[in-house]
Amino acid sequence: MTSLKGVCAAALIVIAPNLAWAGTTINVKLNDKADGMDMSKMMGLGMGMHGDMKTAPMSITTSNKFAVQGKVTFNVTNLSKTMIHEMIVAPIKDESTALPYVDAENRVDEDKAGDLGEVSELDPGKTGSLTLEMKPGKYILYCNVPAHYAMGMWTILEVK
Ligand SMILES: [Cu+2]
Repeated sequence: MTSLKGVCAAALIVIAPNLAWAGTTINVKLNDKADGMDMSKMMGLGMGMHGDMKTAPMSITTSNKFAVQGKVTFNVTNLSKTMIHEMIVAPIKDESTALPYVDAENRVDEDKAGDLGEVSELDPGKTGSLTLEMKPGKYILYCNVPAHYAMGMWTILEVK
């Protein structure tokens, strides 16, 4: 026989996540292993540039590849020991179309790409956070310190 206590506990477990739902939290890490490397040879690794991402000296890694539509909080940590990094969020159509780029400045054209929000220019070891209302779709998270995007400092997030 199922006890009443057991039934109530089960009901609470089902209901509680809805009551407590405060959106998706994503832990974002900004990484580089660029110390002592000749970084000038490591360009061409931006989204849609078709480079070999395994060779990327910089990266953005996330705790989740997916988020639920609505409130999404990004807790960003710069794990670099020496470099300033940042995280910018922009919508994308697909993962093979390159973002608009300013060759002369070696960086993404943030205005044309559609900047939704950012944690800008974190010093080494520092953290920052950003909360956005997000609709379903695909988004890129990238660092726009000159050359970092082209050195592989981006990742994709899908909102469902
Ligand atoms: Cu960077």
